[in-house]
Amino acid sequence: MGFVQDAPQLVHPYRDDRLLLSLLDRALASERRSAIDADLDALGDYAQMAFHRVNATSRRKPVLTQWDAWGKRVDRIELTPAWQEGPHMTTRHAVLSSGHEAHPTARLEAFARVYLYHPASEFYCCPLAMTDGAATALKASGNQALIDRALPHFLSRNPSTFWLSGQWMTENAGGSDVGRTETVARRDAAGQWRLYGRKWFSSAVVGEAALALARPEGAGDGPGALALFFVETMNGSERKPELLVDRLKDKLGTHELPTAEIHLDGLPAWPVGELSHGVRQVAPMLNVTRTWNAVCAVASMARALQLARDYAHRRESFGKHLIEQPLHAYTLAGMQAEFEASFALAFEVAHLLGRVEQGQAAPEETALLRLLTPLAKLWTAKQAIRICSEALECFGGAGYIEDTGLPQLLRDAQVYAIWEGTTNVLSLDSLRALNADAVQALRGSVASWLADNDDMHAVSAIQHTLEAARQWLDTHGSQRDQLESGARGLAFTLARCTAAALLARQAA
Ligand code: MFK
Ligand code: FAD
Repeated sequence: MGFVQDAPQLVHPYRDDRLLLSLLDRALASERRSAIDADLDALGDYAQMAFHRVNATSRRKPVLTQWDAWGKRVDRIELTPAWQEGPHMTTRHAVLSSGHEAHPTARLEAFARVYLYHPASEFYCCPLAMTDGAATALKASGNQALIDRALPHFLSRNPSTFWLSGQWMTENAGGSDVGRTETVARRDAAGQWRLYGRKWFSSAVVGEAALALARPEGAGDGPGALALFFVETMNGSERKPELLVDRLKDKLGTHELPTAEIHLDGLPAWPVGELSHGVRQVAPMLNVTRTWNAVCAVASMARALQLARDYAHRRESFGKHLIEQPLHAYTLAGMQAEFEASFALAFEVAHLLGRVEQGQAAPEETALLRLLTPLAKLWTAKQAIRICSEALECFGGAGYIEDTGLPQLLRDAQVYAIWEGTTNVLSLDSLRALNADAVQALRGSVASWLADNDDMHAVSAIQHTLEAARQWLDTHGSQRDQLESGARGLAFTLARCTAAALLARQAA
């Protein structure tokens, strides 16, 4: 046999991640730092084990069986190994529940766990994110009966009592424009609300609960008339007969994630709050899942880059290792800089979220969080697609070959920009958030992050760009069409400037 190329190897995702370690050392008090060390180490070990297992596992997609041998409707879904391990791993290491502890770094610590777990989770992080979002939305609703009913399950640290929650919003008529929801909520003779309709994408179809948007019968058209409902999906170990799984989606990526089309045929439901303004009530869920999206997008970039870097030390071309070829090294360095900027922005949002939730934040930080959440989601999603695509190219032809496991990185990355609000929808959401307080908060924060940095060229480039964005807003703020058509450019500019300023703070 002739030459055989070494495969890329994964370093320890926690112990060898300089960026994560330095963030945690900087942001956490030493007792918090040591309190989470064992969980992070174990999640890193798990990610390494999963990396080695992946090519040995033959089944990569869940399987739906709708009928049993005797003709009974069962809608049973068989899951991949990582999904079967999901409840155990995540409750044992508090991946979700730690974010709800009562201290200001709780969210940051939880998202460090998410960052390590996600690449091994086969997108089990998707329903985990929605469960975290559901817990957050229920808390915000103040509905004590539902809080008492659901939160002990959503935040459980015991796999046998843990529940996953779905987020049932998207319908055929509209995913961005949920105001077109056709699902109807109707009261039965006993006064129980029941849902009737079709939800077109349900990614937590194996979950035990969901928050669902529906239109109470007789309410008017449009988004304001929608209500938010809590539903449970199981009768003991059997799925409730009023919930039918029509089909699993055949998707470009996220293959292990069972995303289903479902029918609701009188599924019992409980209003989360008032019987209108459901979008307003679900918003805390959206903002949490969008933060998960940003952190998971960053985790995908970290994985792709780490493998590309490792490979550059193993692959020779024109008499040198790739890492010794100046242009290849320069290409990797550029990708690393883009990744570190995304990392800084995503974790700044995680940090702010924790401070705001624990009542530790100044009012301007609340406005800043509201603005940075859509910006971080939309920008890290696009960066993940770009970095994963570039990383595949770093492997040459091998990056295009399925059983290297590499193409999956790119297929999976594409989803970050679509679900939880597309790039355009989030650009428009950032306009919603861009009030005077937020502008003031962003300018103030950027100035303070840049204060100690003596790279005057970088500092003035960021300040100049932010000022140009402010002037553009002043000029176009009153012309809705122009404002909307420029929203995407504005959102990318603000995201890049914020991330660059955060990097400058780190470098100072
Ligand atoms: C591995 C990573 C895991 C990540 C999890 C992935 C899971 C994927 C599952 C999904 O994809 S679930 C479906 C996600 N769907 C969306 O994200 C919907 C995208 N569309 C939007 O976000 C639209 O902008 C929106 C539906 C919100 C538009 O609805 P409306 O009702 O036409 O908008 P409107 O009237 O502007 O907003 C209604 C209220 O909500 C307003 O408050 P008020 O009633 O008090 O005026 C808004 O300010 C408020 N609002 C909207 N978005 C908000 C928000 N408040 C806070 N934060 C937000 N983000
Ligand atoms: P559309 O809303 O039809 O958008 C089409 C295009 O139009 C997009 O490019 C969009 O950016 C653009 N657009 C729309 N409105 C505007 C505007 N006003 N201005 C400018 N551009 C605009 N949903 C759930 O509810 N629960 C789930 O569990 C779930 N899981 C999912 C899992 C996967 C793998 C995927 C791919 C999707 C999932 N979704 C889920 C659905 C997802 O949230 C929607 O697909 C997404 O919100 C977009 O909605 P849509 O598909 O209807 O696209």
